[in-house]
Parts: sequence; C-alpha cells; structure tokens
Amino acid sequence: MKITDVRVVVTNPGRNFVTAVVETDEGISGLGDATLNGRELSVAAYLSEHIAPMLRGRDAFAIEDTWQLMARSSYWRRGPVQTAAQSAIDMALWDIKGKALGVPVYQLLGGRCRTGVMAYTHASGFEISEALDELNGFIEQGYKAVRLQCGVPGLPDVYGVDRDTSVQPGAGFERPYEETWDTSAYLGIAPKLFEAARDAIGFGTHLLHDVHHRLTPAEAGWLGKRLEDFRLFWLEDAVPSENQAAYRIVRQHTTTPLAVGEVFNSLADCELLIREQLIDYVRAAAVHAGGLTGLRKIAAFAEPYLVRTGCHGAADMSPITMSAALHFGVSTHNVGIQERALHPDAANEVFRSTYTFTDGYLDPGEAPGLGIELDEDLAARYEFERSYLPVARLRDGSLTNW
Ligand code: GCO
Ligand code: MG
Repeated sequence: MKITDVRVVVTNPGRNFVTAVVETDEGISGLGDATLNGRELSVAAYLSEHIAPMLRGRDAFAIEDTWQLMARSSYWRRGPVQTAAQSAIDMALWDIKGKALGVPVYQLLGGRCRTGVMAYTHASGFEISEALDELNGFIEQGYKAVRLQCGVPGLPDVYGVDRDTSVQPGAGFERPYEETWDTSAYLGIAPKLFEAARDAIGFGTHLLHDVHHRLTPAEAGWLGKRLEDFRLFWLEDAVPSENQAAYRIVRQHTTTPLAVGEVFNSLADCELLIREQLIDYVRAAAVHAGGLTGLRKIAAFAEPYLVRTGCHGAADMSPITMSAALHFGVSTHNVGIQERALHPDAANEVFRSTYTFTDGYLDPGEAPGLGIELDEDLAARYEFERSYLPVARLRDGSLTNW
C-alpha cells in the first residue's frame, strides 16, 4: 500500500486544530493530530511544504522507517514544529495499518494489558471552597483522580483556574494576554488548598497539582515537602525542565511524586530525568513527542527505571491525540494515568470518536485503527482564528513562565 498524498486540515470548532490526512492508493486514509497551540500554522506549512512531497509513493506500512526518515532528513532534528508534523504522520500511519488489518491500534502495540486507563480531570475555583465544590462534582461523576488548582490572593488571573479550558485561551487577542505572577502568595495558598481538600474528602481520591513551570528548585522542594502529608498523586512541572539536573535538588527535598513533560519532544528531553529517577511520571503526548512511535520509545526507556507515563491530555490537542493515548494506554505496561480535559461540543462533532469514559476509566473502543472520523465538510465551516497562550510577568514587570 502506497502513500498517495498528505493533506492538512485546519479547523477551529471552539479551538484550533491541525490534522494530517494521509491517503493511500488502496483508498484507506489515516488521521494524525499536528496541533501546536499558538503556533498552529507553522506545523501546517511544515507538513504541506516539506513532509507531503517526501512521503508520496512510500510504503504506508513502513511506520518506523518513515518515522526515522522524517527525523533524520530534517538534519535540525527535534523541536516542537518538526516533531508535531512527524507525530501527525506517525499517528496516521498507525491508523491506516489498523484499518487495513481490521484491528484497533492497541492490538498492533501488543494487545491489552489493562482493562481501562485511569483518567484525571481539572477542578478549580478562585476560592478554595469553590475548588472543593468542583472536586466533589467530579468525584460524583466517577473520577478516581482530579487535578486541583485555586486562585492566588491578589492575582486576578491564575493558570488553570476558573477558565473554560475547552475553549481557546487568548482567542481574539492580537497579542498574548498578560497575567501577573506572585510566587510568595502562591506558596502561601497551595498547602492550604490541599489541607482543606483532604479534610473534606479524605484519601479515597487521587489529587494532582500543576505548578506550570513557575518555581525555583528550592521553592519546589519546599512546596513538595509541605504537601507530603496530603499524599498527592503528583506535583507537575514544579520547575522548568530545560535544566534536567535541577530536578536533583527538588528530588532531594521531597517525596511528593513528580511529573514533567507535556512540552517534551523526544527522549533526549527527559533522558537524565528518567535515568536518575528524578521524576515519577513523564507527561509526553503523542502529538508533541513523535507520535505513538516516539511515545513508545520513551515509555520503553522509562520502564526499568519505574517511571510511568501520564500523557498530556489538555483540550488543545485534538481527539485524535486522545485516541492515540488510549490505544497506547491499554497496551503499555508502565502507563500510570491519562489527563482528560473535555473538548468543545463542536470539536466532538468534527472529530467523531469511539473512546469512552466509564467510572473513572477511559477506553479506546474496538473500531479498527484509531477510531476517529473527521467530518471535513463540517471542519471547513470553522475557520482558523489566530490566538496566543498568555504570558506572565512578575510584580517588577519582568517576564516569567506562564
Ligand atoms: C496541562 C497543561 C495545559 C497547558 C496547555 C498549553 O497540564 O494540561 O499544563 O493546561 O497549559 O496545554 O497549551
Ligand atoms: Mg501541565
């Protein structure tokens, strides 16, 4: 079976998504997610200008070889744009192979080794009481794990709080929206949030928390230590991970489990973190870490170091990435958890999926391939809208990580 074309579909059913549609001479096509939030069109151009011409005429079943070709032929390897394009093609080729052989992709990855993938979703509120109300609502819906965020006194906007995360942040802004960040105020409130949560719900539900790359190693060690008694499932992105060795400091100071990696593009980004067992969960996602092939390489490396996966599952990746994560999730032994943020209804109409959520666990379903259908006519009705993620400034006006 030969690849005849790679088409790129850009659509905005509530938020922007970029999809690669790989076509073959046997009439089977495959779908891959190429969405890079805030820089979407760079990947669309990379795919149509640089990847599509190279792939026409190639064997659609040669997934590993095509993956290597995309990585090595770029010479300037890795990076989010190149990797998102590579990831989309990789997912689409797994989708094609599953459809051609009449099996769900998880069968190609080794078959089931668990009955479902535990999901976590996001509860938040500016006030701790509001966050706890949301938390209780998700527990009633069956969630076994919930990420919990609350407002920071004195700050009008805080990452992860009271935003409808299904819609595009910053949509309609000509420039990135600017927030203010205050580490000291945050460190004052975060332990209170988890103390209140454990008082309210006990220890029957896993709690997670995302610091979103904001702290120094010493601050992160302090926070992790303060949170130990509340037994978090994980503390995410406590410090920026460009300096992987910085996690040695965090690790020395706390036994709170650590998760990193939604921005990783390759094993090289987390090799030291995993090899020195500085983290407990790697957050790499199929769309940004080389597709299913890239994700599997990271997971296989992590397994003997007892590092598990917890793939990024924010709403800014399309349902194709979620489906890929679930095929990976039921067939890969060291999968720990899967993030689940709901997509807007319009996105679920454009991308019709077969995955299900039952009593806290996600399942990819039994449809051949990835189990996603793209309604291209409907997609064409939702035009791309340029938007930016926010940025943050400290009180002295200098930029910091958002
Ligand atoms: C998460 C992430 C997201 C990111 C977003 C950026 O843990 O889900 O931190 O909320 O901010 O994916 O595009
Ligand atoms: Mg995160």
